[in-house]
Amino acid sequence: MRKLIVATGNPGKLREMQEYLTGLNWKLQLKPAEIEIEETGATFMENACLKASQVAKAVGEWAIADDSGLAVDALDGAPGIYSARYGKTDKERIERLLKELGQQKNRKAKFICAVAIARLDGSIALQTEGVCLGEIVDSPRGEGGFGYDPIFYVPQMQQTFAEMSPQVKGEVSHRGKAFEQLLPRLQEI
Ligand code: ITT
Repeated sequence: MRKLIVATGNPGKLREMQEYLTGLNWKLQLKPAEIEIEETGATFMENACLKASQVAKAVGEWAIADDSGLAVDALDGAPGIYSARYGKTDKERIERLLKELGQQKNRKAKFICAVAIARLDGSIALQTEGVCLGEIVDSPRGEGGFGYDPIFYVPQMQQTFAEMSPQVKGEVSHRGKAFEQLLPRLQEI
């Protein structure tokens, strides 16, 4: 079985990535904590490729990385690729977003997830992207998930990501969609 290094330091993401990658012909291994990658890309995909590529080269194994975030229409797409840097904790990030949005009527937003897989020499073997359309609610709802999940509402399901079971979130979410495209291609490698 070939080894695939999961290049993330975010436990919420890691849980979902592990769930989507189970049952494949790859043995997953977590990225060593001391490898930290600076996200200098201008897009989600550039950052996903950067993380996968640098971790693959550092460890000398295939690596998978996810770069994701929330783009809010009324905030001109912010926090976007800066979603992780929008505050120090999930709570602070949510509070800042709700404050910046204020009483704004247009609550439309989308979650984007770019996934990249790099070979051991750092070259990119696969890349996919998934998007989930939704709205920002006035106050947090639900206990599940991680990050911005309690304020991201999906009209199609009439639930926030944090109110959904992991299975339902996997069916409709940006990450779920990106992995749906990725998995058949990963099995062909
Ligand atoms: P790694 O780069 O180590 O993977 P990170 O947390 O820095 O971890 P990103 O740079 O991709 O990851 O930032 C993504 C941000 O968007 C971060 O604050 C996440 O909590 C949030 N986010 C991503 N996917 C999410 C999801 O499904 N639900 C809620 N928040 C999410």
